[in-house]
This record gives sequence, C-alpha cells and structure tokens, in this order.
Amino acid sequence: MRIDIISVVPDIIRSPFEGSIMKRAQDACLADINFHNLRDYASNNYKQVDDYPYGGGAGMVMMIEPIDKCIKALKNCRDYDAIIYMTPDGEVLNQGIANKLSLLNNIIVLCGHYKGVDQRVRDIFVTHELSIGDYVLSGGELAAAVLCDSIIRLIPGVLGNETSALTDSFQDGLLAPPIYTRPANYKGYKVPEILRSGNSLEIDTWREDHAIKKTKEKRPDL
Ligand code: 6GU
Repeated sequence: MRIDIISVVPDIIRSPFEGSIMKRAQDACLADINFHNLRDYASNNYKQVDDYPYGGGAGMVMMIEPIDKCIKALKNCRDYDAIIYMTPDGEVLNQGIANKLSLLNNIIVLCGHYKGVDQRVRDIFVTHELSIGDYVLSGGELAAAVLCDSIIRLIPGVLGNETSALTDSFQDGLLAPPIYTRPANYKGYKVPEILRSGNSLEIDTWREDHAIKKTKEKRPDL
C-alpha cells in the first residue's frame, strides 16, 4: 500500500513512522509512506498556502491552488483509490473504516490545518472525510498518523503473528480481555489460575467471558 500524506507541516509526523510496526511495514515494502510539503506547491514568492476567509471571521483557510497542484502531480503518476481529508467535522474513525481502507492500494491523506481547507477542495477532490474523535486538534497531522497506524497494522504480513490483529480490541466488537505475564505472583497480586492451567479450551472460554464482561462495563455502546 502506498500512502501520500500532504501537509503544511509534514515534519511533525515523520517520527511515528520511524519505529515499531509502521517502520517494519515499510522495511518489508508492505507500506510506502511519502510526505509532501504543500509549500512546495505554492505559487507566489512568499510560498503562501493560506489566506483570509471570504466573509470575514477568525483564522486562515488553506488555499485550493497548492492542493490542486500537489494532488495533480500525484495523480499523474498513479491512480488513487481514496483521497482522505482529516478534519474534526469528518466521520469518526473506527475499526470497520480502518479494515476497509487497509484493502486499498494507493491513498492520499490531506491534513487540514488552520481553519481547514477551502470548501471547493472537499467538493472536487476529497472522497472521504475523517476525524479521530470529538475534540479539536491544532491540525490534522497527528490524526493522520493515527489513521495510518490503524490501517498499516492491518495489511497482511505486517504483524508477525497473523492472528494478532484479529485478537485486537474492537476487531470482534469486543474489548480485549485482561492479559498477564510473569511473575505469576507479584507482591501477592496473582495471575488468574486458569491462565496458568494449560487447558486451552478453558482459557479461551475465560478470555471470551472476560472480554464480554469488560465491554459491558466500560463500553456498553459497543
Ligand atoms: Cl482529523 N483534525 C483536527 N484538527 N482535529 C481533530 C481531528 C482531525 N480529529 C479529531 N480532532
């Protein structure tokens, strides 16, 4: 999968891609992440990418021209399956959306900044509008990193143990059950006996029961 991330401040999200699963995916050529600085597509001498809103009001608006130029340049090289705009007024990301997006080949992720983009960008280019929750971030960059992480770990072959994404929280509509590792007894706090029994049938039942119990307690909405 190829992901092209367009931003006015691309440097602030490079680091999440430089370690852990997202780095492993790139090293294995399962994910190809490319950052594009919108300023490189600005027309005037000031490298201007934002301007005042028509009708007045606070804040700046990202201009259509640099975004148009950047997207055109990318589209000249390949077809894109989705052009995703990261914005707090988008559809809230969930596991189902991440699953669907992980099946695509080429996607563009456009990070909103300032007050957001000129509405015409959304009308003309954007195929999906996504938010990562009901709170406001200073820009779409951190949200884009969250989105990419949620997608990349689902690409077949990225996780060492193929079953491990399937046992994640949310994948079956449930939160993951409690997990433990050694020592079996830490200062009197003990690991549940069943998990140490070696009886895989009982362990599976215990895990399912506790996943259901935890989901009911913490996220009854699921
Ligand atoms: Cl995608 N962008 C911004 N600026 N804030 C957000 C968000 C996105 N998702 C939640 N809050």
